[in-house]
Amino acid sequence: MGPEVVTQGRRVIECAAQRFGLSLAWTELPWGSEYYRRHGTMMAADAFQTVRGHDAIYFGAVGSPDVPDDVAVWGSVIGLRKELDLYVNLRPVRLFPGVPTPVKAAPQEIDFVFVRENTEGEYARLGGRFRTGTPDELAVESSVFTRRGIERIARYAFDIARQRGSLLTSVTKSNALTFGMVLWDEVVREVAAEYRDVRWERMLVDACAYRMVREPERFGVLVGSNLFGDILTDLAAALQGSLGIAASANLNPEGGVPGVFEPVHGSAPDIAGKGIANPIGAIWSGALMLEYLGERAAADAVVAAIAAALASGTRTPDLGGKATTAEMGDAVLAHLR
Ligand code: GGG
Repeated sequence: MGPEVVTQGRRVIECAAQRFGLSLAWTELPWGSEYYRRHGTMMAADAFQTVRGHDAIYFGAVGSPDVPDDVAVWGSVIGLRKELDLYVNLRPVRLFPGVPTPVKAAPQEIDFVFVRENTEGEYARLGGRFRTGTPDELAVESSVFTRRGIERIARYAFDIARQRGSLLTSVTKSNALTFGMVLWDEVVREVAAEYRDVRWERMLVDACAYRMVREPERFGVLVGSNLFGDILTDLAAALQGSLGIAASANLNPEGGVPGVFEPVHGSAPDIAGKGIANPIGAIWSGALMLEYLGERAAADAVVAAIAAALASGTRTPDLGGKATTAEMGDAVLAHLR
């Protein structure tokens, strides 16, 4: 359902561009599972060269039952993150007014940002399979944590916590994983010394999952490894009412490469093509892209229109409503114009 939600996102971004006098030029790249069926790869051979010629990449969702998941994901979005060294995966978490949440919390109480390390850790793709197909089969999957990688993600997270004036929580598991996670803790502590004005804490990932549900209001900015960030932001998406709302930005803060903006959800083959997917995650990711392109006012207007559309009661089935994907897009547009 990537194309369905991206269509709505583009309508909203184009409307914002018109309202704020921006000029946008799009290149549509037909990559993904359909492309794979025809060409045997998820993206064109010169994909990285092509995307480097653009300022930003607006990405839908990846995955199809007939394409192995690892091929689909590594051949597209993870490949882009690695190749472009997009080491920040920024995932804002907000409960919009009027949206039902499974936890007892007021909208203003769920408003935090997850900074997921996006290029190393558990996604290092270092390992192998041995004695394949035999009873003695063995697979090794190693995590890689580098001082440089931890330092740069920690600095980015401390900067955001400083800007927001909020607590920073570094999510770890160094009581059980005694090499990479201990290095993570040590480096974060060193970086913290450069940010004496920022309150910070270390929290074990299991405790973090528990506390995110019990007391989501305590969090301001969280920073964690690739896999922890992936899992905890699905939990956070549930707090926001639906995975269909969750947005993300893949960034290299040093610049020089395009950022990738994508809803957190995957391709949801069970509802793909039915016109009922929630486009809010894609639309919100479009707002993150506008902000990245330096158009803060346009980005804020899109987020305000999302909030107003949801508050007015227009909801897709994942939020208990009956609106179609296009009707949800229409509702956001009605508040943006
Ligand atoms: N729109 C995001 C998407 O399709 N994600 C699929 C996925 O599994 N991505 C890998 C990850 O973010 O860890």
